[in-house]
Amino acid sequence: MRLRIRGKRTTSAAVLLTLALAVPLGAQATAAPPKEPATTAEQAERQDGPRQYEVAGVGSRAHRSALARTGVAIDEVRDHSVVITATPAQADRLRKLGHRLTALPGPGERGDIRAAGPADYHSYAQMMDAVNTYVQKYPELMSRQVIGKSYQGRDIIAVKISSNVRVDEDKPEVLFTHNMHAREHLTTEMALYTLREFAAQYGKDARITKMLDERELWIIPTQNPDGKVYDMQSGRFRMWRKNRQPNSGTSAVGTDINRNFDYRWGCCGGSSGSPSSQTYRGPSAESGTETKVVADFVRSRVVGGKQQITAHIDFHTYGELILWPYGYTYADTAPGLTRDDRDAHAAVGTSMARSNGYKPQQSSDLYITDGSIGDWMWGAQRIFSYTFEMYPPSGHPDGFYPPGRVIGRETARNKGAMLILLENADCMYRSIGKEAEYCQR
Ligand code: BZS
Ligand code: CA
Ligand code: ZN
Repeated sequence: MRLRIRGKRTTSAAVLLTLALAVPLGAQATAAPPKEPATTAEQAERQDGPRQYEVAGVGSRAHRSALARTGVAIDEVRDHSVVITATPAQADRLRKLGHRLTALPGPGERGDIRAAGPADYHSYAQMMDAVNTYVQKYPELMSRQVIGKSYQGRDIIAVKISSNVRVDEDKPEVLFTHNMHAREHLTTEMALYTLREFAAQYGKDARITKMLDERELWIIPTQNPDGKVYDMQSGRFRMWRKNRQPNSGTSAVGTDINRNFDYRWGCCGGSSGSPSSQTYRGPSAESGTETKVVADFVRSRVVGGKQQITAHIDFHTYGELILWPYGYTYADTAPGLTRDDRDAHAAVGTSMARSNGYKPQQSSDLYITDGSIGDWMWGAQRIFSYTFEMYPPSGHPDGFYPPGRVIGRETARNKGAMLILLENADCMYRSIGKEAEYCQR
C-alpha cells in the first residue's frame, strides 16, 4: 500500500516536472529567471562590445557606400535605412557626423520565445565531430582533409563529396565555403545539411546521384574557427564578425576576411584601414591566416595549368540575397568581366533565386566592397562566384541568430539552388545560349 502510494507520488511529481518543462519559454520569461551575475569584465565587454543600430535616412547605394567608407559593417539594407554593427565609440562618432542612430536589442536581450543561444547551433568541436561521423558512414562518397590552420591553430577542413571520392577525377569541381564571418552560424548548419543530404540521397535522388557522379564538390564548413569559438564560448553570442588575429600597435582584434582577398585589395573605399573597424582589410592582402588558407586551397586546385573549380558559393547571413561580382565597382562590366561573363553570372544567379526565393543582384548594388572573396574568385581565378545571404530577410528580428527550429527549413531551402549551380558548372555560358562559343572541348 505504502509503496504504491509512494510510487504514485513519484509519478505525479514526474508529471508535474514534465508540465513545468512544457511551459513555453515566453511564459517563463515573464517570471524573470534569476540571471547569472556577470563579472565586471563581462559587463564592461557587453557595454563596450559591438551591437546593432538602425541608421535612418540612408536609402541609396551611394549613401550606403559613403557610410560603409567610414568603416562600419552594414548588416542589413532596408528601404530608407540600414542596420549596422558598431561599438558605442563608433556609434558616437557616427552621431557626431550627423547620422541618426537607434540601438537595437542585442542577442539575449529580446526576451521573447524566439531568442536563440549558442546551444541552438553546432559548436566548432561538434561540427568537426559531425563531419567525422558522416565521413565514417559514407567512406565511398566523402573524404576530409585539413587544408590549414587558423591563427589560433585550429584545423580548417575541406570535405570532398563525389562518387569514387578517393580519386581526383576529371570532373568540374564546385566549391561551397561557409562561416567566414564568425556570427553567421546558420551557414555552418548549411554545410552540414549539404553533406548529410547529398550523401543520404546518393542512389535515391536522380539529380543528386548525377551530380555526385559528374562533379566533385568541396565544402569548407567554417573559414573562421577562431571567430566561431569566440562568438559562442561565453554562453552568450558576442556579435563577432572578424577573425581573432591580433593587430600590432593596438588592442583591437581581428581582420575582416571578406575584405582581405588579393584582388584590387583596398582599392575603392570598400574596406577600412583601421584595425578597430568591423571591415578592417588587414595590413596586406591575405594577411589574415584564414584568408590565405582558403586562397591556397583554391590555388591548389589548379591542375595541369587549369583551375578545376568552375563555380563557387560563399554562404553568409543575412538578407535572403544572391550576389555576384564585382563588389569594388558599380559598373556591370569591368576589366576581366565581360558582358557575357556578367550575363552568365546573372542568368544562373537569377535561376537559383527563383528556386530559393532570394533576391538576385550584383554585390555592389548593396554597397561598394573591396577584397571580397567573390571579386578574387572571379577576378583572379575565373571561378563563377556567388555570395548567398541566407535567412532571415531584411527587417526580420531574427538577424544573425535565428532560433534552432528554423535551421532545418532554411538549409533545405537551398537544395534546389545548389543543384542548379552544380548542373550549370560544366558550362556556365550555356545559361546565356553560348555553349558553342565558350565550352568547346
Ligand atoms: C555579410 C555581407 C557581405 C559583406 C556582403 C557582400 C557580399 C560583400 C559579397 C561583398 C561581396 O557580411 O554577410 O559585407 O561582407
Ligand atoms: Ca578533379
Ligand atoms: Zn558575412
